[in-house]
Amino acid sequence: MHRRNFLKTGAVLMGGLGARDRPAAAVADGRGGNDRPDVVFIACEDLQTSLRCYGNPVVRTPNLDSLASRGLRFDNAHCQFSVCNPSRASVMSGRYPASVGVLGNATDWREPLRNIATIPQHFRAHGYETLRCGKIFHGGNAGRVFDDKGRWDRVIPQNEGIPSSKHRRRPLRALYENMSKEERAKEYTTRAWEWGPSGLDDLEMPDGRVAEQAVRQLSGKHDKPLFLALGFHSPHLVLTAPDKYFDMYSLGEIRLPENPENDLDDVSRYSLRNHKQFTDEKRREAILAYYACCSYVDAGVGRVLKALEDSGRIDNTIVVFWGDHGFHLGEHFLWQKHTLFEESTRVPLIMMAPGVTRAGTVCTRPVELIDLYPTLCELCGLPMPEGLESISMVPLLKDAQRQWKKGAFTTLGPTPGNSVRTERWRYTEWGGPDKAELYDHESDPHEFTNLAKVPRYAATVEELGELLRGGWRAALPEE
Ligand SMILES: [Ca+2]
Repeated sequence: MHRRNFLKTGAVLMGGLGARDRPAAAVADGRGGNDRPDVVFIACEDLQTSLRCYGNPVVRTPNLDSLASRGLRFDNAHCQFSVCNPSRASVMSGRYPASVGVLGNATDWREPLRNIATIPQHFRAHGYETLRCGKIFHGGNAGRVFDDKGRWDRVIPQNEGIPSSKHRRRPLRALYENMSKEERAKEYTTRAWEWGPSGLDDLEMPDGRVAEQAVRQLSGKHDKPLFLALGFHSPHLVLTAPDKYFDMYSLGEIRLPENPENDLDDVSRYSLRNHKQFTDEKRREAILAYYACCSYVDAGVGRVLKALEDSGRIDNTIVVFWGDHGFHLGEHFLWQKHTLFEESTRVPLIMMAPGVTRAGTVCTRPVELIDLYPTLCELCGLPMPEGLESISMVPLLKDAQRQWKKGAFTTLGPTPGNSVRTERWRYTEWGGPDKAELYDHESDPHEFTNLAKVPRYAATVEELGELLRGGWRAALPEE
């Protein structure tokens, strides 16, 4: 089948779902004949793939590991922009950042998406009760609030019905403790690097409250199928969580990334400036704090999954866990997001769709977060909205080994950076082929050696350059 027909047929099929062709995940549940599955849609901030189920040997994330063992874990999933606002606007609209026109955190995403039905609006228009707690769309920038309330049935305040905290947060350690005020002001990443146990309980901090609100919703009655979106803030800077999550780790077990000394000599964009501000001791502390925050999120997800089980609806609920983009913890000497290296573009993505995904499946095909929108539409039997630049991953959920997109695209600004990740390669251009990077993940999984200027890879560079410039349509699966 032709690519275009593949898309078209998918749309027609979904628009014409009859009573006998119920979505695979649906079973009868007595909600007035509405047997569509519920959706629990969990977003995480600045989370690299530092989960035990992704092979990190130190971090403790038993609940997310358990979710992965019950569903499908995407091992090669990538965001479409490695900063929050553009990534989320892309995910929630099913369009690429360049088409949406949101290419930084300062852009108010509501204007370009004014006439576009985002995921919650589309689900709401088709009979779902749509609820959000915590961050899903980017909430604002420099004091401006990007309010998304009108796009949901209800936004649940994190502290609703939860007593206010009686304690004060403990002072945190900071990267800049020994720096002058002028030095501190230089860099965003420097200013924001603070960490440490908070001295507060789960319910005295935002993510514990998000989990608690989810538990309450999942324990309650709903007349319509539920689309429950949860946004966890951790492990975004600053890195703080209740003490017990810090107590899970000791500094001695924290491994620092090992980079060749000349790693950044073969790339054009990055510098050592940030890295030099850290001592090894502070690097260990910061990574430990990041892991503690991962464990805090994990505990919240655990509470949500437990509530889902107790509700008796877990077999008719689609669970999606995704990170908005990755983060560097010293890999390539970087301590930030906003790069086009693997640590920054790759995200955890775990899906459990009863009757569709099989327990413990791992998919190594390159996939893009942008496809979550049409995927959820198909799983829930909703018509495909017009204008999506994304396709349903349901074929891949059913058969994780099947052929898929030729690559996953990530862009970055303001210097135009474009990167494509295939199953074997990463190819990146900064403004054009003159400043290019090519990495072979078969022999160089950490992307240390840029092969773009090595003559014997000229054909690969040309082929991947074509893929990059050909854009998403040319990369679609061939059937
Ligand atoms: Ca290098």
